[in-house]
Amino acid sequence: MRFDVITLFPEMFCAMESGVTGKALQGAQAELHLWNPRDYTEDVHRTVDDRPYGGGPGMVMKVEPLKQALEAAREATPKSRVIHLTPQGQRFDQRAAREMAAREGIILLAGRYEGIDERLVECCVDEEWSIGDYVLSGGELAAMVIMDAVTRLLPGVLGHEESALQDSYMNGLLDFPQYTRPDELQGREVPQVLLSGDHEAIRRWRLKQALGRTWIRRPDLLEQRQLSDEERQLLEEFIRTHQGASASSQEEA
Ligand code: 9D3
Repeated sequence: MRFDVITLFPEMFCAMESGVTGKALQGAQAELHLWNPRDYTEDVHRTVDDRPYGGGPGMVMKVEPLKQALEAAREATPKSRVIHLTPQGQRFDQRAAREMAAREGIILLAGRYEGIDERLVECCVDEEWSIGDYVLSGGELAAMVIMDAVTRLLPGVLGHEESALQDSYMNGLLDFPQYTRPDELQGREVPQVLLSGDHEAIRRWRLKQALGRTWIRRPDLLEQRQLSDEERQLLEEFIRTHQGASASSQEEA
């Protein structure tokens, strides 16, 4: 897969050279190409911002250098759609990551300042995406978040084991809790079932924990998901013991 990124801050993408994303990039399952609008300026000051029509605080990305950089990227990779990272975009999620991972490439346009001229969106942008409801300083971190989530899904990036995990656990539930040595930590013991060696009991306990945590922390995820008979039963058990536990802890208090 090929990522082309339009950015005024190409140095920020050095962070992509390490970890899973770095391995995938090095393994040539993915390529990263950077396009800096500053390289397409023609004035002595290499100006990349401009004043907003209508006035007000802040600047807008200057049209000509951005348009030239975008056209150069599109010429290099004509099949890739142009993705504008913006707070006004659709919320990026795992489904979007899976869908993007099936493409040959994407052009990620990272804005700076107050954003880009709307006519560039109209003529040159195919999709607009946001990574969540908080304010970033620009689109670069959003582009890196998307590249990381997408790269992990490329064939051969994760081992067999890990990709199977990804398939079974990105199934609309939160993760079950993890434990490692020692078996007692500051008076707190590892749940006995995990030491039992009974793989079927462990599977059921973990599924129950995943369902219970999702029910408590992210009920919205459960509403979007059908439960199997086994899952419904395990969640009922979890809720019963949870209510028992919270009642007795209230009695104690
Ligand atoms: C919505 C805030 N805007 C009010 C005038 C100003 C503004 C804030 C942040 C304009 C641009 C930006 C830069 N943000 C991004 O480029 C961005 C972003 C984000 O801030 N949050 C989540 N996802 C993304 S994707 C690109």
